[in-house]
Amino acid sequence: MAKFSVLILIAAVRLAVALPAFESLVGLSERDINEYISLHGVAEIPNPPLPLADGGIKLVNDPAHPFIAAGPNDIRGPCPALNTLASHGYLPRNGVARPDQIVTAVMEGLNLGNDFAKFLAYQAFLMNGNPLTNLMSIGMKTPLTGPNPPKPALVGGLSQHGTFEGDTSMTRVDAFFGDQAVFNEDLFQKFIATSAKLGFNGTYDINAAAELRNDRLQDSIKTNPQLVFTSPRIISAYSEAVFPTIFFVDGRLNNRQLTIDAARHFFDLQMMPADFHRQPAPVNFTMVDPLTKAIFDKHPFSPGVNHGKNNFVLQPQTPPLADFCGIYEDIVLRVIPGQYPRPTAVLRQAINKNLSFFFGAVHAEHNCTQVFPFGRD
Ligand code: HEM
Ligand SMILES: *[C@@H]1O[C@H](CO)[C@@H](O)[C@H](O)[C@H]1NC(C)=O
Ligand SMILES: *[C@@H]1O[C@H](CO)[C@@H](O)[C@H](O)[C@H]1NC(C)=O
Ligand SMILES: *[C@@H]1O[C@H](CO)[C@@H](O)[C@H](O)[C@H]1NC(C)=O
Ligand SMILES: CC(=O)N[C@H]1CO[C@H](CO)[C@@H](O)[C@@H]1O
Repeated sequence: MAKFSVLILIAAVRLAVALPAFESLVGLSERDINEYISLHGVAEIPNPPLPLADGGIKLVNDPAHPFIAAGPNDIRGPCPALNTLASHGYLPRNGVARPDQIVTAVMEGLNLGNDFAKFLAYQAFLMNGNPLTNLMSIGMKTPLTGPNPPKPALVGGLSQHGTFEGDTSMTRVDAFFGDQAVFNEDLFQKFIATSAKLGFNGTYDINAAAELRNDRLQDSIKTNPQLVFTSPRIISAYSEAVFPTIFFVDGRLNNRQLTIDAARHFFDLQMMPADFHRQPAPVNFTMVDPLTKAIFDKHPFSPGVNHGKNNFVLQPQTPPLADFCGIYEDIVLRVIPGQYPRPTAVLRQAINKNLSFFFGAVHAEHNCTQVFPFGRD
């Protein structure tokens, strides 16, 4: 039904502004945007959701959220958590969602703290979503997110390489080698072997995470001539190594030891284990940051890019993993303007609004100074 009405919306826009079909790939011009807005208005941007009223432990694989495998038209992507939440109906099952729906889904389904949820969701939305329609794909680019703002905006969905998605993922190959969004069994076997070697009782724990994270980086340095391992990818790579030891472990155990069976459920089957309970309390930066630091300290690295295989050139002008506010500024002053160099009135308002939601999440637990790429209003 929702899918249908978006299609009608797109059809209506095409007719109204008489765009040839291919032009939607190029993006709307400023005039088209103004016409689009005078016809349809701009998507209402809801304020970010508040923290959960009841942030306690809870059965989340419950009868109200049955697993239904993704159908042929449902979009899935590089994030095992969001894929799983879509398959259980915490997110729209077709894989196209508003940022506030993502915030609510990760709070409700996995007990992410409110700030942490907003940090991830608005960061992703700014890089991969559509600020005119307030919709984002959790996987590949799709017309279901509506008419595109002008290039160089990508509106590529979470699978868009070189934005949030990047190299050295644990269970996905680097984009240089193939589909960077799809689960890869060979890499999952490496995940199992590393857990068997280093994790407590064969589980994926913090020791396995530290080793696997470094292995994946060293492997890409050796084999991927186009490896990019700089801000902002470095922060997602390190946090995503830690996340499974927290959020994929049943909240009743909550021992930071992820069994391979549970890992198989989330990463491969996009399914919560039977009877799965979320974390017993909202998890925020205060809990995740020390774990990220711990795996970094076991195998420190400096940001860099490959100039050909096995030729890792350090990028000392870019912020290192420890410089959280530097990475925040890099996202806001370099990455976002890369797609929106000079946003005009209504686009600029929408982006600014979200930039402020993003900063709100950053500021709650890190003392960063807000930066304004497009002015303050
Ligand atoms: C709240 C919004 C979230 C967004 C927008 C998001 C987005 C993403 C994206 C874009 C990637 C691909 C990065 C890459 O590997 O190249 C990713 C990977 C990943 N995400 Fe999420 N994510 C979110 C929440 C979560 C949560 C709550 C978890 C909890 C476990 C999680 C776990 C992971 C893991 C483990 C990976 C790495 C997969 C791999 O390396 O094979 N994410 N996420
Ligand atoms: C180790 O894992 C096995 C299943 O793989 C489980 O039956 C056993 O209870 C675990 N032992 C400990 C000490 O956690
Ligand atoms: C973060 O979580 C800890 C532990 O649950 C809690 O004490 C603290 O108040 C939280 N901080 C914020 C800013 O929510
Ligand atoms: C936050 O940063 C400001 C400006 O850099 C500084 O004056 C203030 O002391 C910092 N606050 C905390 C709690 O670190
Ligand atoms: C520019 C803009 O729209 N800013 C808004 C960002 O979001 C906050 C929180 O809702 C609003 O207070 C700002 O007006």
